[in-house]
Amino acid sequence: MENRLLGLLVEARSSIEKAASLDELENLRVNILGRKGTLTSLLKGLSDLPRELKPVIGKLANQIKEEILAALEKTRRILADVESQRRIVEGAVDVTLPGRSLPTGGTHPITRVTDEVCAIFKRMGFSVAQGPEIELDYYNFEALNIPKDHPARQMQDTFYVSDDVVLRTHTSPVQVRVMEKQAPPVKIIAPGRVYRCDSDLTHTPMFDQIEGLLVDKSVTFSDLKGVLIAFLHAFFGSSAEIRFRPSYFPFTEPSAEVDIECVMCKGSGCRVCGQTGWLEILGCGMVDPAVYKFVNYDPEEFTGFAFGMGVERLAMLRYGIDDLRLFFANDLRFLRQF
Ligand code: 2NM
Repeated sequence: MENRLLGLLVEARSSIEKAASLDELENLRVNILGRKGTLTSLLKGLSDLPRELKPVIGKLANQIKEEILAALEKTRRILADVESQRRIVEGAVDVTLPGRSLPTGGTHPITRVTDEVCAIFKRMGFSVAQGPEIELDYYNFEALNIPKDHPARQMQDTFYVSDDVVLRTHTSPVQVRVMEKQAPPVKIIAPGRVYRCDSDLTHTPMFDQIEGLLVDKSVTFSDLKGVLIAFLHAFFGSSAEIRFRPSYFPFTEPSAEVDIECVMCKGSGCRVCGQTGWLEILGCGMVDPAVYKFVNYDPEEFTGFAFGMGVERLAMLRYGIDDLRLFFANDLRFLRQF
């Protein structure tokens, strides 16, 4: 019995020293000292010993158990140290790694184009004016020389809020409000959202417009041409051909529409320009004296020009976008490109 106990101690010490992990060490503890462990089984034979040997062997067995516990504790400390060292090394913060960057928002292409157009006109001395999107019929139509029976007022074109209140169908009412409050010279642009009861592949019920107005003494159609050509060359590049065609608006006389050489095919004809080589880009004209009556400007003393353009169309041409709906879908795969 004594020899077997000593043999067990030698064997236990040796395997405890060789343990490579805390898990392995715990297995050893259970295999030696556990309920079915080697030492425990040996001690079961204690009761069969002669009376006088029992205290001697019992004492030895307790010493051996203490020695094994001490060996287990010694190795446990070593392995725990190694383990915590490994965790520190593995989990350490690598200060040389680049930080995680936060996703940044971008500017919507419509806003970008609006900002760019405004910047060009600001350089020419225009200031930016704004006004309400829910507008009185008076400012949206009446004061712009669009009488009650004019086709532009029809229900199918205009969102009516009530008999005399509409969602503005253009930003011209902003210019009327400015003229009403301020005597010439006036030199403003009015960017903003406008609403028309229209929805198909090339029309949305809400879209963005930029209009401009310049009223002063001796303003002529040549000034209009100079300002608009300067703007178009700044926006599309100075090599682009530009042409003016006679047109009609109730609030300007004479009126014109401005075409630019197709930015896609450089004038040779393609799908975008309908094989004409030209793109219609804005409407303009000399402000009709009828409009001045509503804002108490003297048409004998002052003349002026006005113009208007659609921002979605400018953005499509600038960025080569062929589907209007992309501006309103809020698809991040589209928006991230700007
Ligand atoms: C256009 C075309 C031509 C225009 C006229 C006015 C106002 F208020 F002065 F009469 N504002 N905007 C105008 C003129 C707008 O858009 C195609």
